[in-house]
Amino acid sequence: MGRLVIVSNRVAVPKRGDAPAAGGLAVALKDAFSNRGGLWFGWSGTALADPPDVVKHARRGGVDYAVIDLPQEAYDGFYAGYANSALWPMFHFRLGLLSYDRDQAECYRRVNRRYAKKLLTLLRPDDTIWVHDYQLIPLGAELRALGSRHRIGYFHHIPFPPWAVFSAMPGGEDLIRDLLAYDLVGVQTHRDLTGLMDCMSQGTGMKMRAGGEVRFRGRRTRFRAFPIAIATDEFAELSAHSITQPDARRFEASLVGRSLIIGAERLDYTKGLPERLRAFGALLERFPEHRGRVTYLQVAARSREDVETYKDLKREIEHLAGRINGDYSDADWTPVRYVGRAVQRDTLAGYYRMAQVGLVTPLRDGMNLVAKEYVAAQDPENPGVLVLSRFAGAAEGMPEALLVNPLDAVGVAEAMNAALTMPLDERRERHAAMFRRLQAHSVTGWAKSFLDALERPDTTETTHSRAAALSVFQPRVLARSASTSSDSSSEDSFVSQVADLSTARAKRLL
Ligand code: GDG
Repeated sequence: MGRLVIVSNRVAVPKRGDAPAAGGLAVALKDAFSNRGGLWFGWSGTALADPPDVVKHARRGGVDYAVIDLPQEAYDGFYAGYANSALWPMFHFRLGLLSYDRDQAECYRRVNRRYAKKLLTLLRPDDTIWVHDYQLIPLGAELRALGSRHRIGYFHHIPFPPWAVFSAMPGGEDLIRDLLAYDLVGVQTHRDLTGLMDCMSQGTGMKMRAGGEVRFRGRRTRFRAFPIAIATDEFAELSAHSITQPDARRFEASLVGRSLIIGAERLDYTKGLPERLRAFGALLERFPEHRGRVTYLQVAARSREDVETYKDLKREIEHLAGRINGDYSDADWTPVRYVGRAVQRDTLAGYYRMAQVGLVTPLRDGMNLVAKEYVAAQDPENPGVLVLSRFAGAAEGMPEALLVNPLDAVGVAEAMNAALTMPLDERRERHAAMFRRLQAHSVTGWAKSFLDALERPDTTETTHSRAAALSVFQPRVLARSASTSSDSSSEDSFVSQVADLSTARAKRLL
């Protein structure tokens, strides 16, 4: 078997002697790499006015890393420009934020060509290549143009909108056609697969055959949903350990018995942070019994600070948090605690476990791993409740969460109230169903199912794609309830009905 070659935009080479990375792709690929050896290729994270034209190599934990620096102007046009100011908003349905510049679009192609040229010098004929995410959509086509006959797969981590949205992007047809250079294209959910199929047929005129494949110029490209997962048991252990540590103890003591609601993400407009703060304000306004009794901790790790929209967002969030605190604080109670930087992963795991409510309300999200981590982190005997946006990919596989429309502040406030007052039995039942499903679909299994489908196309029908296919669209039912129920006393009984529905469905799934 040939090597596995991973290509991702940003490659964080672990420092010598560091513990292996605790999250993300590194964990997902650990088994795949250890079975066959591998190479991880991408951008070093360094942009210089005139970088040396060399590939830097390092070997860590059995994996070879090969990274290149980017010229500053390429970084500006490709990364801050086209990828994050045009593709990112478009893929997240935010056409009003899409800022297109033809020079930047050309720069995106040039950088992909540069990656392809460098990568080709490192490849062996029997390597399998797995490309990750929207920064690198044309990479497969650029490799083919240079003569590559490798097996190449692409996984798209973020949402895939239908053509009505995608077509706003100048040159959108070319991006869709680029996908046909791959042997396998993976997306997170069935909703994304539907969007992609729509783009394929309306944007290029090509129809997907039964079984999700397109034939073009003698190549067969297959399209499948592979919902990404987490290392559930490891995360559960991490949170159980972390809660006993001094950091967590100190934080818990500072709550003086109040309930905790937690939100944690990169500071990004797709994550719905202003909307969430407004919903928390609505909770305090409409359910005064929670005033003085609940603390909302929002961790918002800085992200993409060189993009203007992100600076505006930061100001808006700080303003909203300040206003809620101004309106409701007492001398001994601050309702919103806002931490504007990343916290350590283990500390975060402990905070999740302490929180009675996990508030995960993106406006759009490919999957959202925080939702899964929050559930994994709970004490099964006394678990917290997940309030989850129906627009997160995670909602397709987590019908036992309280699913909400994040744009409906009152609906989200009602769901928070339902979560804060939910009886223990119901919390346990909901948590157990989600936890079992998380355990059954590990992140290692996710990587394996993608690679099996890529390398053994005619013999595999993956567990992940089967699970995704079984997923019915329960989210709509739940979202309707959370937003139409104005009588908070009826919320519990509604929630119980949903729990029954969900349990029946979960049994079918398992
Ligand atoms: C993209 C897609 C898709 C958050 N705050 C801190 C921190 N985090 C960690 C979380 C989680 C990760 O960052 C975020 O993952 P998400 O999935 O939520 O979101 P994106 O970064 O936007 O990822 C997304 C994902 O790719 C995978 O396919 O699910 O839809 O947008 O692990 O725990 N970690 C630490 N400190 C923090 O303050 N250490």
